[in-house]
Amino acid sequence: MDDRILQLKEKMEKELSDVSDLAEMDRLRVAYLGKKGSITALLKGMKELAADQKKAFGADVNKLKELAMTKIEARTQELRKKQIELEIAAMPQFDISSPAPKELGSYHPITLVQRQCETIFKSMGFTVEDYPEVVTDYECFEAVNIPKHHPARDMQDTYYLENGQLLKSQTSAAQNAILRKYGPALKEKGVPIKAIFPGRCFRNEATDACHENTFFQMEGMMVDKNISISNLIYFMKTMLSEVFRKDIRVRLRPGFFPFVEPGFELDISCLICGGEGCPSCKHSGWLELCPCGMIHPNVLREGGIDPDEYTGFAFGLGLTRLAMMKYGIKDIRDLNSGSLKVLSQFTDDE
Ligand code: FA5
Repeated sequence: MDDRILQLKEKMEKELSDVSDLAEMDRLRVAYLGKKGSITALLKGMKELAADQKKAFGADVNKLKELAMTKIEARTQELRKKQIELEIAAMPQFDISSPAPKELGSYHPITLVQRQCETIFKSMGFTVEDYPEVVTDYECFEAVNIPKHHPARDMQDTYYLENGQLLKSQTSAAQNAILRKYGPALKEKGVPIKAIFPGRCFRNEATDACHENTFFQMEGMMVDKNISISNLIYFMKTMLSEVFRKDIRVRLRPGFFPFVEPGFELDISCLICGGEGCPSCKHSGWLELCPCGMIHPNVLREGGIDPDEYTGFAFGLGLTRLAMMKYGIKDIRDLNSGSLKVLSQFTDDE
């Protein structure tokens, strides 16, 4: 082998074994194999050689070139691996066998009561439905017998989008969709409509200890032949006794909602003050919790159901207020506060 090739090979092997980082490695690759690299220069210099030397010289330089490519690639891989190992070593270390920290997160009190109500109603054959927070004027008002310019709209000012849609002010916005979804099974197979639909509601109103601009309701509906107020009262009583698991005082009084007839206000004796009167119940001793009533014929008709054949009840449980009463939370604003000091103290009692 020509001396020049041998010397270059030894030099290259030494440099490759000494190189310690990828940037230097790249420099070596160019120095040997680049357009102006040493091996390329040897190949270019062949034209100066005598014809009988060219073949052997050329073969040896090509062997050196192949060796250079293989060694450079192998060394590059080694250096990459080393670099990754260094990066991993520099990362914070986790001991996957160490026990979980004691401070686990907790469920929000509204989530707790919502899940509890869902379990109760599911056990009584109700399905749980989800519904969007952004709805149309038709869904929120017109479909539930509140035409444009009806005074009942004044009680439920909400937030409007530029495209005319709005943030739903009541879970009743889903009533029409539920009637249309389950109406066919009711009419064709006689399967009663039994659904609850929890959801976040929004109202453009001043806040105080028992009013928020963002709160949760849980709507419920049952429609079948011969559904009466007795059915409504039975389900309301069962729900409240399961949620509170103690005797609580409730009162039913007439209430007006355009989508029910007759309509009721179901109030619960304030559990914060024991009915004495406090800011949480606006000093009345009672808290409006779950308005309800028999579904208005116009609402059934709008949902594609014949009111002469079927009747039903609907209720709109104030989930946020239920959480306040159940967990003794005096001010509704604490529930949206994001304060872990307040929110992390409640647990599922089931
Ligand atoms: C309604 O929203 C009716 N859609 C309920 C209904 C459904 C009636 C089906 C009949 C049949 P109301 O505006 O009263 O009604 O609200 C229902 C419940 O939501 C109230 O009793 C209260 O518990 C809760 N609620 C209403 N506004 C607020 C608020 N700003 N902050 C917290 N809770 C509220």
